Amino acid sequence: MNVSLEGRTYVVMGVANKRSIAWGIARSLHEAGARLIFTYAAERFEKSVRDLVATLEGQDALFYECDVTDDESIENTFEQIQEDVGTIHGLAHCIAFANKEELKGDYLNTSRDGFLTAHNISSYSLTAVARAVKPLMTEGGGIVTLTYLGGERVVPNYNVMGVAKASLDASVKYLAESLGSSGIRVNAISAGPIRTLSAKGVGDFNTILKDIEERAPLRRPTTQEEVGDTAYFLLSDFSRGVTGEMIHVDSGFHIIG
Ligand code: NDP
Ligand code: KAL
Repeated sequence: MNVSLEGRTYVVMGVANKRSIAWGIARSLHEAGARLIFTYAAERFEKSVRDLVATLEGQDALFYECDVTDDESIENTFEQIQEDVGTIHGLAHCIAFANKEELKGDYLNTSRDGFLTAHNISSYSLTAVARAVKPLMTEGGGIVTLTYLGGERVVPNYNVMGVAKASLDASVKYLAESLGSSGIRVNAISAGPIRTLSAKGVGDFNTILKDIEERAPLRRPTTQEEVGDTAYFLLSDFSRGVTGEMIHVDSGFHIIG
């Protein structure tokens, strides 16, 4: 069994800045020796991602623009990656979006457009990306996505994103079945609250964090590094028997009633 990721290449989707969970995953994979490929949503984010990656010593990374709402963008990205590097050993999907105005108040008021946007970007994108990366994963490997407790229970203000995460969680199981015979495992990490750009300005984040510090078994908030190292586990041979699984990396908060 090889738990070093030397000689392996992983795609990381969803680095916006140094606080992104995707960045925590990238750092863990880099430390394990992996070569990294980054995708960003639009050209205007390219420089910030490149500047961050330049801080990873000895990392010979590649960068591609990929808007997951656009099938052509997904196809072009993975065709280009195949041309440039050939085989891929895994992928981290760290992407979600819902309209800000629907992440507060009563879920009952969710619009059709808002519902479809949240599901398109936050859930369907995993299926579309998994289909596009499959031909590049000729040696098998792992796909990891990020989810949140609000897909399993009602969490105030998470609203339509909770419904989209429930759909994402179900997709992980169906994709695990679809891809298992190709040696590709599909798993989710349910992360505890981490203050990222997405989390900014939505809900009362301070109150949520205080509750974690008081009631979660580990009495401390989740870190990017904890999620990064669990993604490393799920993308390495250590987890070779694990697929269709959701691992909570949330200081144990999900077991508290
Ligand atoms: P970030 O804001 O750092 O990352 C969100 C990413 O989604 C951004 O990089 C953004 O790209 C990308 N994105 C949005 N729309 C698109 C699109 N159309 N195409 C491609 N990329 C897109 O936040 P997080 O790190 O917090 O979020 C990463 C994942 O973690 C999400 O799935 C989130 O739901 C999940 N999560 C987060 C938790 C938290 O507390 N922070 C807890 C549990 C789960 P760009 O900036 O280029 O637009
Ligand atoms: C209960 C919690 C409090 C917050 C409520 C909802 C959070 C939803 C997450 C969702 C991904 C946020 C957005 O889509 C924000 C978006 O409307 C505006 N922001 C942006 O467009 C920025 C610039 C870009 C980078 O963001 C994206 N996403 O593209 C949930 C907390 C406790 C845990 C969290 C934050 C979970 C989660 O899923 O992120």
